[in-house]
Formats: sequence, C-alpha cells, structure tokens
Amino acid sequence: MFLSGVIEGFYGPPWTTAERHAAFDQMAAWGLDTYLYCPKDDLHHRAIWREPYGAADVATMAALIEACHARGLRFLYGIGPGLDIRYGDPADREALHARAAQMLTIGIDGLAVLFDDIPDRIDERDLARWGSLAGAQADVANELLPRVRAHTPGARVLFCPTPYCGRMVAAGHGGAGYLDALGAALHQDIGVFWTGPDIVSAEIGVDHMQDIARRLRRPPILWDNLHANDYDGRRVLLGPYAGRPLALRDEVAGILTNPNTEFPLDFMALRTLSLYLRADGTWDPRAAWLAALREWLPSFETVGGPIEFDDLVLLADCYYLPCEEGPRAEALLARAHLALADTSASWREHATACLGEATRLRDLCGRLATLKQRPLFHALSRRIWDLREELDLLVRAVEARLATTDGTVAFRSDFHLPRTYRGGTAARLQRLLTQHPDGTFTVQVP
Ligand code: GDL
Repeated sequence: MFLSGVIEGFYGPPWTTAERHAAFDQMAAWGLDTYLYCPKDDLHHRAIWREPYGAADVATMAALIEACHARGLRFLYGIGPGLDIRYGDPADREALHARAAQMLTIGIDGLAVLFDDIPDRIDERDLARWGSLAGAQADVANELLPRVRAHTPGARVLFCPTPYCGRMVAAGHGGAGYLDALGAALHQDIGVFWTGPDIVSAEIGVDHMQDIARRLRRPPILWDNLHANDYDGRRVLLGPYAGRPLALRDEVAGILTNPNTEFPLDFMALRTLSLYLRADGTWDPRAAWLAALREWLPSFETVGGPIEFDDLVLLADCYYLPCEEGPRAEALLARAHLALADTSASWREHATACLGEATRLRDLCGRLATLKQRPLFHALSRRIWDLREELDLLVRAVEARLATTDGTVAFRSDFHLPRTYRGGTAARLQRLLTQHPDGTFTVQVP
C-alpha cells in the first residue's frame, strides 16, 4: 500500500494542535493519506523516549489521532530510541514495547522506529551478538512487529536506518555493509525510509532508487527533505516539488514530505507534492507551482489591500528550493551583479533596471508586515527582514554608484553599521571560512 503525505519530523518547535488540524484538512482535500508524527523536539520522541506520556499528553495525542482519523487519514507515530538505547538490554526493549502499547491503545495505525541522526556506535557485547549495528537495530524492529500486530492487526512498522541517504552510505556511516545487512535481517513487512542521494536531495533518479531497493530488498519509502528548512534559519522553501521524475513513484512504497518547520509556510510543499502524486504523463514543476501559488494568493491579503500575483511570484522565487533560486530571483541577482560590477558602457542602464526591481521587492517585504494572517507574517518575518536589509543596502549602493562619474562603489550607510549589521558570532565565523563552488573551504585573510 503506497503511503503519501506529511512527516512532522524536523528540528525546532513542533506544530500546534491548530496547525496539525489545518494540515489534516489540506491533506484530506488534496488526496494525501498519511501523517507521521515525529517532531525531533518532542522530548518523548527522542530525549526521554523511555518515558510514557503523562495523562494530559495522552489526552492531547488521542484527540489528535481522532482528528486525523476523522479526515480519513492514517496516523503513524515515530519514536527515536537511538541516542542511548542499549540494543541487548531487555529493560530497554520492554520500555520500547510499553511506549508502543501506549500509543497503540490510543489508536495509532503504525509505529516508526527511527535511528536517524544518532552516533553509529554499538557496544562490544551487542556487536558480538548481532555482528553489526544494522543487525542489532533490525532485531529491535523485528521484535516489535508481532507485538504491534497483536495489539492492532494490520498496523504498520516502519524503520529509518542510521545511514539514510547515499552520501552517508558512501562515507561508511553505520559501518561497512550496513544497507545489505539491514535488507537481509529486517522483516520483509517493515518499510524502510530513505531520503535519496543526500539528506536534502536536489534530484532523485530512478536508477538510484532501484539500487537502494535491491540492497534493502524492498522499495523504500521516500522521506523527502526537499522543503525542510530546519538546517538554515535564514531560509524558507516555497518552491515546487521538483527534481523527481514521475517514474520515481513506481520505485517507492510511498512519498512523505518533511517540510518547513513553520507550518504556515508549507502550503506550496504540500500542494505541489499532491499535484505530483496525481500527475498523468508529464510533470512540469513550474506550471504546477504557478497553479498552486494562485491557490495560495488569497492568504496574502494585507490591511492595505491585496498583494498582486506577480509580487508573490517574485517573493516566492527568492525562497524557492534548497539548491535553486526561482527564475525571477536569479534574474534579480544577475542584474544586481551587473549594476554593481559591470564596467561596460551600459552599466548605467543595468543599474537603473536593478533599482526598479530591488526597490519593488524591498517595498513588498515592508508591505507584508500588514498581512491579515498574522501567523503567516510571523513565520515569514525574520526572513523577509533579512532580505529587506540586503535589498535596502543594494539600492543604496546602486544609487551611490549612479551618483558617481566613474562608477566606483565606495559608500557608507547609516542603516548598515559595523557590528549591528551582519554581526554576531555565527556571522563572524561565516566570514572566516569561504566556501568555493566545488565545496572546498579556504581561510579568508582579513
Ligand atoms: C535529517 C533528519 C530530519 C531533518 C532533516 C533536515 C532525516 C531522516 N532526519 O537528517 O529530522 O528535519 O534532516 O534537516 O531526514
């Protein structure tokens, strides 16, 4: 049975109950069928995985599961014991079974045992017993399967490996031969998550998935981090579901997206995934994206009147995909480069064109502060503040250049002062090491 839907599986503040209900509404309306609850920062998910929920949390979770079921969706619960589990310890096994039983009692449709983002250590005794980390982890999941099914016939058990993408396997994470050992040891009915060639995969090909399926001895379930933004606080990902051919759907046992931490910014991720899953024949991510963006537009009403569709395209192109800006943002960047650095006879033309577009986008960022949907504004606020600051500086720089006769760029801004602008420890560390397009870093000599 193919699973399609959403993973609440990122780092950072978990969604609120109201946001989860809104996610369920969207999923039901758009034909997505599965929600996996596993926010990294629910303490009971990872840090204190042995401790059952208290009465108040149980009531909240039970109501959430009911709300999910009321929309006809499947509710899976994820638990991540890998930070400190002792694989061979019967008490740890019992703790895990007790957690599973508590969640099954309140109605979950399946349990996901997640071993991602943990040290790939295993103690000597466990290694001697199972021969590998993969063998030990598979044994934990295999032991759960009959218990889960005895409690809830038909419930699913899913598994996230410690190396969960091609790059990790190539680096030997989890130990040599991890995937093959897992494929051989894990019960055939247990589904396995996989994120593609990378943790955040710009592209995922059919050949890649077929190779992983062979090694795992089952088609994986794609845990897609394309729209996740928890690894970079300055960005949100509003682009289309892209970089996956339609034929990929036939190579996997499901596709679940783990999107932006801020739920109000996940409309495009969920909507374009749902369009991809239903597409016939060809998949044009940009066309699907433009259609989805039109659906999202009504959410952008401000107290000062509506945002135009074309404005929203420009804004969303600045927050597109992890490895790709949208075309309007690329055009703006190219124009900004010419406006500041071109030395040909036409630099003034470029500078004037750049001023128009940059000013428009800067002012749009300002106008968004009066969005009527305040949670949407709050989710965007810090990011568009950042963008606005940079656009404001760009406008000042271009204006300063236009005021010269020789086109040099050297100016000061009273609104971009040393230390308060681009200051702080993280920003200063960023300036110390410069990364080049091939990935290598060199030291920036001051
Ligand atoms: C990860 C984490 C996930 C996180 C994502 C993006 C998996 C299986 N685990 O490695 O929780 O949100 O990267 O940062 O993807």
